[in-house]
This record gives sequence, C-alpha cells and structure tokens, in this order.
Amino acid sequence: MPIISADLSRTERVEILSAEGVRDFSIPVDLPEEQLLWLYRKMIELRLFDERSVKLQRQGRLGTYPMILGQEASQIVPAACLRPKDWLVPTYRGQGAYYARGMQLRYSLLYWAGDDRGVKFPDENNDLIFAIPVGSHLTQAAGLAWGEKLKGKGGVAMAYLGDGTSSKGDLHEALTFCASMKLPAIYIIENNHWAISVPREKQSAGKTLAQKAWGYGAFGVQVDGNDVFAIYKEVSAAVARAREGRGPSVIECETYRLSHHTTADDAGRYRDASEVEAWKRKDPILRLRRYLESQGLWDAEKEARLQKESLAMLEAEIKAYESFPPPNPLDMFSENYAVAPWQLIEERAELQKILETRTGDENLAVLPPAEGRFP
Ligand SMILES: Cc1ncc(C[n+]2csc(CCOP(=O)(O)OP(=O)(O)O)c2C)c(N)n1
Ligand SMILES: [Mg+2]
Repeated sequence: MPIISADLSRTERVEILSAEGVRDFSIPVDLPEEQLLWLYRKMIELRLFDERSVKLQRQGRLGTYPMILGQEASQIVPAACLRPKDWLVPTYRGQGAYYARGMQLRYSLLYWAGDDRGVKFPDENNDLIFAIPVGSHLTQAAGLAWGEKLKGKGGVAMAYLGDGTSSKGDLHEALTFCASMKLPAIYIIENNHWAISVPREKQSAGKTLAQKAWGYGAFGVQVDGNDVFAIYKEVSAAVARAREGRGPSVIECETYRLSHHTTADDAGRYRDASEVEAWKRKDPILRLRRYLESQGLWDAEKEARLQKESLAMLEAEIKAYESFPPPNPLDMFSENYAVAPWQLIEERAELQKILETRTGDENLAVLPPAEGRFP
C-alpha cells in the first residue's frame, strides 16, 4: 500500500501582490502601513544607490560592483524581519540586506573600492562580512544558530544564498545539521535565475529550490521574490518558528537579476534580452508603488519628494566616501592572525622599508602610522 505523506499537501509557493500591484487580501499579512512605507523607501534608496554605484565604477571611482537591480525586495525584506542582535550572514550581493539593518552606504562604497574600512556595521548589530567564496558561509550560519540555541534567548541566524550556491554541498551540510539539531536558522535563497552565465535550470531538476528543505526535515517554501507581502509573510513566520525552537526554514525568493553579474560581466553575451524585458514588467518596486497608489497611500508628489531626498542622501554618502583619507598599505597585514607567522612579519617589514624610501610620494606622506595590532 502506498504511504501518502501529509507533507504533500504543503504550500509550494506564495504570491500575494501581483505584478499589476493587486493584492490578494484573502491571505492575511500583518504588515502595518508605516512599515510598508519604510520598506518602499528603503527599496527606492537601494535602487538609486545601485544606479549610482554602477556609474561610479564606470567613471573609475569604484571597484568591481555586484548589482542588486531587480532584487530590492528579496534583499531588504528578509533582513528587515531580524532584530539587531540576530545574525545576518550575507553574500557579496548583500548591500541591500546590510542597508535594511542600518549600514551607512559610504561604507558599502568603501568596501567595493577594496578598502576594508568599509567593513563597518552599526555597533549593536551582529552582521557578518560578505562571503565571497560561494557557500562557505552556510555552515558558519549553522554554527551561529547553534550558539543562539545554546544561549536560549530566542536569537536566530539568517543566511542569504543564490540559486547557484544552492547546488553546493555546503547547503546539504548546513541543512542536515540545522534540521537534526532543530536550530534557529533561516536560509534565504535569492533565486535570481542566473549564477553568472549558468541558468537556474542547470542548478536543479527540482520544481523549486525550496523543496529541498523537506528532505532534511526543515521547512521550505518558494515565494514570489518581487512581492514584498509574500516575502514578509513567509520570512517573518520562519523567524518566529526559529525563535520558538521549531527549527530551520528555507525561503526561496524567486526574483531576477535584471543587470549583469557584476560590473565586470556582460550578460548580453549569454542571455536573451526578451527574458530581461519580461522580468522588468514584474519589477518589485513598480508593483508596490501601484499598490500604494491604489490604496491612497502614495502619489506623484510623494514620489518626487522621496526621489529628491534619496538623491541628496546619496550625494552626502558619496562625498563622505570620497573624503576618507587613503588607507595605509601596511594595514593589509593587520587583523589576519592573533600572532602573525614569520613570513608576514618579513613581508610587512619589507613593505615598510619601501614606503619609507618613497616619502616624497604625496599620497604616502599623509598616511597615518600602522595600527599597533600587528605584533
Ligand atoms: C567557491 C567559489 N567558487 C566559485 C566562485 C565564483 N563565483 C562567484 S559568483 C558565482 C555564481 C554564484 O551564483 P548564485 O549563487 O546564483 O548567486 P548570484 O551571483 O546570482 O547572486 C560564482 C561561481 C566563488 N566566488 N566561490
Ligand atoms: Mg543567482
């Protein structure tokens, strides 16, 4: 006799706000107006930041930059469901998650200029630095979630990952561990349909990426990742379950990377423009604006004011970023080891000598002395 699992009746995908901005009120979402408007503001600011960052890179004023365009909802909303002391464990495409947690954009710019003074989060936050190696952070999030369980104060750890990263063994290890230990972990898969030039279809033959979670005994659901309501509903429920000791969740936000992988990529070489055009019509910001307007919560005047204020804020952040004094090259040796190995000590001494012989160099002359953390 076949065994029919009760899990087969589970919800596979949640959609609440259509691309036209029509909300399905039959699905309850406890998201007050004030918070909704805050999310809208953050998404607009992030989009403008993203546009400016690309321009700065093209002008030679910023290093390689990974675009968020199209992923504003899946970046901002999950992180906004956390408390400062919860752990945020993002990927390199993570400016939006940091921003939702209050990071100043000047530091994001500094980071993408290759300056580690850009790793500066609000003091009260438990934010981890970006994971550039894909997947390496997933088991770190599991460890942090374990720590939170041991502390017993209801803290959670949230990691973001991409569709490509969901194919890595790291996710298998992390979910095996988190589910069998019932850890307070939330994995947000930002399925933006591309892992550089590899399409989503090549990552898994599964209908959704979230369904993998059930095999581990974790909760999993796919949401429309351009739909603020669907993301908020499922992520806030996952956070609540985690706080109550009911184990880990995987929330797959199905969205789309509207731009290139980074400023170093040319997506026109491997994907069809018609696909991009189709996804532009599902834009997360546009649909939320349509909804807000339909509810009398937004209009052209408010939009114009928000754009103006956001651009002024951005100008101030860019100015602050470009006003940082140049970094001290010797800092590259700091904070890597508690006790540095002899090779690094020698290399640092060598660089110091080179710098000293070049004191005529205007840039180097103004450098502050190296910090004393190096033994
Ligand atoms: C361990 C490792 N292998 C390969 C890379 C090169 N790499 C950088 S991004 C990327 C694709 C990741 O795609 P996805 O997980 O979908 O995230 P997205 O960039 O779309 O946000 C790869 C393979 C890397 N950074 N780390
Ligand atoms: Mg991807």
